[in-house]
Amino acid sequence: MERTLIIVKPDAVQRGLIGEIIRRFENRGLRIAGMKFMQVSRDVAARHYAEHEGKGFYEGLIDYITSAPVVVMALEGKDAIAIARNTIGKTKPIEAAPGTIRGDFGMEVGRNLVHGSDKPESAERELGIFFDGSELYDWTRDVDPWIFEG
Ligand code: DAT
Ligand code: MG
Repeated sequence: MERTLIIVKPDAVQRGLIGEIIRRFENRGLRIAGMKFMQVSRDVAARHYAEHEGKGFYEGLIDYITSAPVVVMALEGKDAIAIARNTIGKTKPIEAAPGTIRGDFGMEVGRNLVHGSDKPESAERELGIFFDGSELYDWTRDVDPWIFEG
């Protein structure tokens, strides 16, 4: 089992897409291990997006992610990181396939609706920024044997 950090970004919250986006991850089979509604501070945003510091889009990215509340989630499952990334779609909505979240709802890279961790080390680092261990739950769903082979 793997865990990934998902952020339903400010544009998605403002557009009333929280339920739609969570539904897509739930339908896929990912299990929620933690979830909260919050506004990201500039300090937390800088830690989360540290790899992008110095890039041309960095300041706009920090302004965007801190501009209004978000929903942060820890989702889990076998290959959860890659599964969530392909449910989200490519970074630039113009390149994102229809059927993905960005491909169905996005127009611009700076308003691309959702974040998902890109690899196990990122997931571990990002989950540590947004969640205390006590906020993440180990549990099983009755349907898990019908979603996970074993
Ligand atoms: P992703 O969110 O798909 O993991 P990333 O980690 O490369 O993409 O970049 C983080 C965010 O930064 C991305 O969701 C939107 C923004 N971003 C990335 N590349 C950009 C660019 N070329 N122009 C503007 N914003 C960009
Ligand atoms: Mg990324």
